[in-house]
Amino acid sequence: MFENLSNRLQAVFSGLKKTGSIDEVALDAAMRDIRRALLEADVSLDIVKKFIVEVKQKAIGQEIIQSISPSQMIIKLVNDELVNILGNDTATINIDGEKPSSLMLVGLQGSGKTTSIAKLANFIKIKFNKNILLVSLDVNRPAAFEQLQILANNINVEILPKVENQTSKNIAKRAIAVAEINNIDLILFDTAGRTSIDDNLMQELKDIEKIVNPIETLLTLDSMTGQDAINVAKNFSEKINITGSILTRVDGDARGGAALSLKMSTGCPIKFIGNGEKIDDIEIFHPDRIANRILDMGDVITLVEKAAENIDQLDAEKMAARLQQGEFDLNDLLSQINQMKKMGGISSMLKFIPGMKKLGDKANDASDDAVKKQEAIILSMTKLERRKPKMINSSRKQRIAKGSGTVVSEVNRILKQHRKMADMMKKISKKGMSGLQDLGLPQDFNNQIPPEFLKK
Ligand SMILES: Nc1nc2c(ncn2[C@@H]2O[C@H](COP(=O)(O)OP(=O)(O)O)[C@@H](O)[C@H]2O)c(=O)[nH]1
Ligand SMILES: [Mg+2]
Repeated sequence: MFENLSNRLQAVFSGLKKTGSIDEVALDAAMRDIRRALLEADVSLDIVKKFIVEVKQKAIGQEIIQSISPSQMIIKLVNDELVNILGNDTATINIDGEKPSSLMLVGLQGSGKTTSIAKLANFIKIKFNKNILLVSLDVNRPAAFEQLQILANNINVEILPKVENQTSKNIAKRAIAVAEINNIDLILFDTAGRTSIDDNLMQELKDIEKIVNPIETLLTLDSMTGQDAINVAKNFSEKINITGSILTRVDGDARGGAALSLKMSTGCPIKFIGNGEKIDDIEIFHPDRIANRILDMGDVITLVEKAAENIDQLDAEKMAARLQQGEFDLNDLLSQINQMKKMGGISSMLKFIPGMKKLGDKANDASDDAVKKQEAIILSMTKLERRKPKMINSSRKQRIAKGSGTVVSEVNRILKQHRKMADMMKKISKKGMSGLQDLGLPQDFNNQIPPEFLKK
């Protein structure tokens, strides 16, 4: 899967300049090529557009990290956006309902239901050590039961025996009864398909859904049908509660458009991919690993992530140097707020300070909300205003309050708070920690400060 896209993207990246800065012209050209590569991979136009906009916006707004070349930065951004459209987190399969719980597989005829259900049964049996019962509800297709029976025998999993002339609904009821007396953990239902979506099929599936009350209903989609698979997914999701999909035949699909469009177009997460006809040819769908496979740039991604971590360190050092000069403007306050957010907010920080644990437990979301508000206010100021808060007159205050969804008194509060902190910084930088006395802190406060911190 994705061979073509992978080749195309790698060609784009190798065309990027390795050093120096990347200008908008070069970025535009790269994005044009990436756009074409995605369209050729049969990704839907809406998603391609969104993809390009996201990457471009981030590329333009991105601070250039020292030691990282712009082309490496772009590779990272493309990687992140790929992961994003593939669905971000790995979707887990739910198999822990009340016993016996049911899992249903639905999909068009030939999409790979029967094959996938056997693969899945084998996977769950080995990985989770569950007692499984396989059930064929496909009474239309001749030999549908026998196909599943052969697979069940191969993997050594129980299958519900056939009773001639039973309807799918009756088979489902019988399966649940049998499972209850046989200590079965999980029933896997293989359902009937049609060559195209029709109302009878949907009604039948809805009826079965009601009877078996599944904790998972997985939709099998043939990856080779590309955009058609997306339409099938949309149709099924409208009628029944699909909890995820299994994308089959990805071994024959060089483009991968369905995989790249499915999550964004339908909201339906891909949980597994089928990559062959054998029982082991099933894989959990990990968006980040797939993106990695497409770009084949794992080293670059790690490099950029590491460098981004170092940036935080550099920021902190820069701020410390400014503080030593007694400088503390609203940009500094903002980066303090950001640092705090990264560490999990006030409440989680206080817990680490001796004697503050109780307070930390008490400090609740309210204080973290207050922090968010402060951040919004500072972000609504211009860069110059943040550097020179004195210039913030009443009309500016009104604009800032409006921009941050707050009121002028809240803007005043943060300005006052900043003034206090800036005063404190100035005093400390002049007199060392003893400067704190001038701020009205108790006399004995000094006694608790190790002497080496006090300026003589
Ligand atoms: N190459 C390949 N073939 C598959 C895959 N999954 C299913 N098939 C084949 O697709 C055909 C139809 O599969 P089947 O499970 O009977 O589909 P159903 O009608 O939905 O139950 C069979 O020949 C399978 O061997 C897959 O991941 N890769
Ligand atoms: Mg079948």
